[in-house]
Order: sequence, then structure tokens, then C-alpha cells
Amino acid sequence: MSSTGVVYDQRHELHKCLWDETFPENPERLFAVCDRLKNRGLFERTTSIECKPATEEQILLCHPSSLLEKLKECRNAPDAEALENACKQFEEIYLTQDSFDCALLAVGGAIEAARAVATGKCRNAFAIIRPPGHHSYEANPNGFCIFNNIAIAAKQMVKEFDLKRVLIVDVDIHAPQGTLRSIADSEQILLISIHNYMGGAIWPFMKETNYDYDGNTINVPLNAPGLSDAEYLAAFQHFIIPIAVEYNPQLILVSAGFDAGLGDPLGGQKVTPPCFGHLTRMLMDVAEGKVCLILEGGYFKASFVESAEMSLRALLGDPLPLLHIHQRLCPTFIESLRCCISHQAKRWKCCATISDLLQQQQTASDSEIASRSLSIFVGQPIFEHFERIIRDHRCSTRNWFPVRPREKEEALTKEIEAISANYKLESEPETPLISLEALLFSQETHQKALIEMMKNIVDHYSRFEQLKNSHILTLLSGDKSKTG
Ligand code: Q9C
Ligand code: ZN
Repeated sequence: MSSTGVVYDQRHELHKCLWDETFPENPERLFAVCDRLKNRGLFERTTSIECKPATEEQILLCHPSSLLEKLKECRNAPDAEALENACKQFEEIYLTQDSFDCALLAVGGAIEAARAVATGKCRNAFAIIRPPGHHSYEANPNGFCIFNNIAIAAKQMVKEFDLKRVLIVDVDIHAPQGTLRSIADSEQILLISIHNYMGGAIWPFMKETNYDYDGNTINVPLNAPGLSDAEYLAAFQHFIIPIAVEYNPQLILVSAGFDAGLGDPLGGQKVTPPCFGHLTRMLMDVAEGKVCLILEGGYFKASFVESAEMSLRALLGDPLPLLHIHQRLCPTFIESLRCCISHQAKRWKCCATISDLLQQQQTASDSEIASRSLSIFVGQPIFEHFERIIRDHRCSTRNWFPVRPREKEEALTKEIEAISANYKLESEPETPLISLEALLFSQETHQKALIEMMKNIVDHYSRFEQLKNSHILTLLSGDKSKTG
């Protein structure tokens, strides 16, 4: 029986921020995951997959040669200052003299892992690589991502094995605008992503990451913080997995970011580590288990290390801790999922069935307003603001992220430890089922959802000093003094 493959390469540590040690995407992330997997005796149960640098031809599947030339220059940069200045043309990217080669290795690692699964050499695999990739597209490295590892790997697999259906599932909390754009021209690839959206008031401020995007990307936009296992299970059980089954992929690549995890400083959501294991296991029921995880984000060590362990345990077929679901689903989330299901009903039978049910309910509740799906996007002014900064080469990666106070870190670490201290390993591997009833439409949910979403939009919008007096904010917050 073939085993679980793992890509891990020490050389990834050469990519680091030379001018800001507190930058969240750092080499420590990989050491920490690797240490944990070793300490728990998991590494020795896997097959090591060798990490080879990608070829330039492979990079060109998603990026122009002009980008390769530009990035290659960093090999010869005289010092850190020169590198820091060069980085100001990219959004949230740092580079060292070795970054270009590390980025080639990351793409290569994703390809090698995907190939091992596609050929059946490994049953499934986990590529533990960095820099991450899912934000990068064309000539735009951004959001800590240099090349789009997963999109290149998907295209390479299609090309190499003449695959007709490759599914990418993205669970990183940030919307994968890079993957979305990189695969838009590939009929053989489908992307499904669940990510923060907040009415468009959150990075990358793009409307195409909302539920009503049409193309080979399916989005599950989240418009509230603090979501947890119940919401993620519901999204998987009632939307993502049914579509995956209907699509019937030959291979699944997962953008495995753990920044939706509890305590993540960038994510704002609260998915527990075992839940990541359960999500992985659900995907293993599709594509005959041909699942390849490719690491993306995750910035709170106590959390992502545990999440990575649980994901690998799922791949290995180990028992997973039982999930304890007690809270009710967040109304804003229910509303998002309702919009997703209705929107996808025209293309997916599984959604049409639920959508019919929802429609009957809505007709019965005889409220015209309640039945309307709103598509909100308030991100344009913020998007343009950042576009100007990039155009003028003013992007800084120095002191960009506020460091959390130690007490806060410690309290969150304790919270994770309390969860892991209470693990009950399943004798029968089962994931709790979120009842469809909890998701069904009600006018009250709909109204609560919209009010809550507006609050979140205002909250996110207010973080931008420059936009404090903007029209949208004035309107949303109902500031009478300004609307006159
Ligand atoms: N001021 C990954 O997780 N930063 N990348 C948003 C805007 C974007 C994260 C803050 C963070 C990108 C792979
Ligand atoms: Zn992320």
C-alpha cells in the first residue's frame, strides 16, 4: 500500500525578511511544523518526496518572463537596503538574495507532491513549503507570495497527465485572487475557496471574491469574524463537498492555509486544529482520496502547528479528536451560504435541490425583501488607494504588522492547549453533521445577518485612516452630521 508523501526542504529558510524580524511569514513557521511532526513520530511514517526547483518553463505556465528577470536581479543585490527598496514595487513582499531560488523550490515542491499523488506513487501528500503562493498572479507577486505554487502545480498536472478535472480547494482565510486569476483560462481546473470578504472591505478588496462571481472559481465569502468549526463544517457538508462530488475531480490540490485558525493574528476566525483534520478527511472521500495539501498561510504558532499535525493525521488515516459543536451558526454565515447555494443552483444539481427548498420556503414566508440576495462590494476606494501605493513603489514591509502583547499570545496559547488537553479520539471516525435545518432560510436570520454585516464593514473600513471621511463610511455608520 502506498503511503503519505511529505515535501520538506531546509533551504526554504533562506527566504526571510532582513529588515523586520516580526514579519509574520517567517522561516520559523516551517521549523515549527517540522519539529512538531518529528516529535510526534509522524515524519517517520511518511515517504519523503524530494524537493526540486521548478523550471522556468513551469513558472511561465502562470507568470510572464519579465517577472522572472525582475526577481532574478535580487540574486545580485549589493545589500539589504537595496533589496528593501526593490520590494517597494510589490505589495507585501520581502526578498533576499536567495528568495528567487527559494520561490522556485516552493513551486517545485508543490509540483513534486502533486505528481506523487497523480501517479499513485503516494496515496496522498503534504507539501510543507514557503513562500506561500495563492495570492500571486501574472507579474504581481503579493501578500507574501512570489509565484503561485498551487496554480502552477495544477496546470503542470493537467499538461503532464492530460487531466480533465483538477479541483483546488482553498481554506486559507485570505481570498486567493492570485489562483482565481491564474486559472481563469483553464477549463480543466475548478477552484473553490472559503475566505474573509466582509462586504469587500477586506484585502484584497476585489469583487470577484464574492459569492456571485461567475467563472471557474466558486467563492464562499465570510462576512463576520469569530466563525468556528460549526460554520466550516456546514460550508463543507452542504456546499463544498457536494459540489466536489458532482465535479468528480481526478485530483484535489488544497491551498492549506491555517490562518482561519483560532488565535491567528491575521485571520480573525476561530477554527480549531482538529477541525482542519476533519476538513481534510472529508476531501479524502472525493477523487479516490487523491488529495495533496500545499501549505499557504498560518501565523499563530500554537495554532498552526497543531492544525498541520491534525491535517497530516487525517492523510495518514489516524483517528481524529471528536469535534464538540455547541454554538449556533452565525446568521451572517447562514446568509452567505444561502447566497452561495442560490447562485450556484444554475450550474450544480446539488445546489439546485437545496435552492428549490429555500425558494419554496421563501414563497411561503411571502416576503419579497427577505428573498433578495444582496451583493455588496465597498472595496473599490480602498483598492484604488493601495493601487496608487504600488504604482508609486511605496509599499513598505517594515513594521507593517502590530506585534501582539505577550499576555495576549499566552492566553491564546492556553486556549489551544485546553482544547488539545480535552481530545477524545474517535473509535469510529465520524464528523458531526451540521443539520440542514440550522441553515434554512428565515426572515429573522436574513435581517440579523445584514445588520451584523454592516457593522463588520464599518469596522474594517474604519481601519483606513485615509478613508475616514469617505462617503460609504458616512452612509453606513449613519453619521447624520456628515450626510446633512
Ligand atoms: N493591510 C497569506 O496568508 N495583508 N498571505 C493584508 C493589508 C495580506 C497573507 C493587510 C496578508 C496576506 C499567504
Ligand atoms: Zn492567508
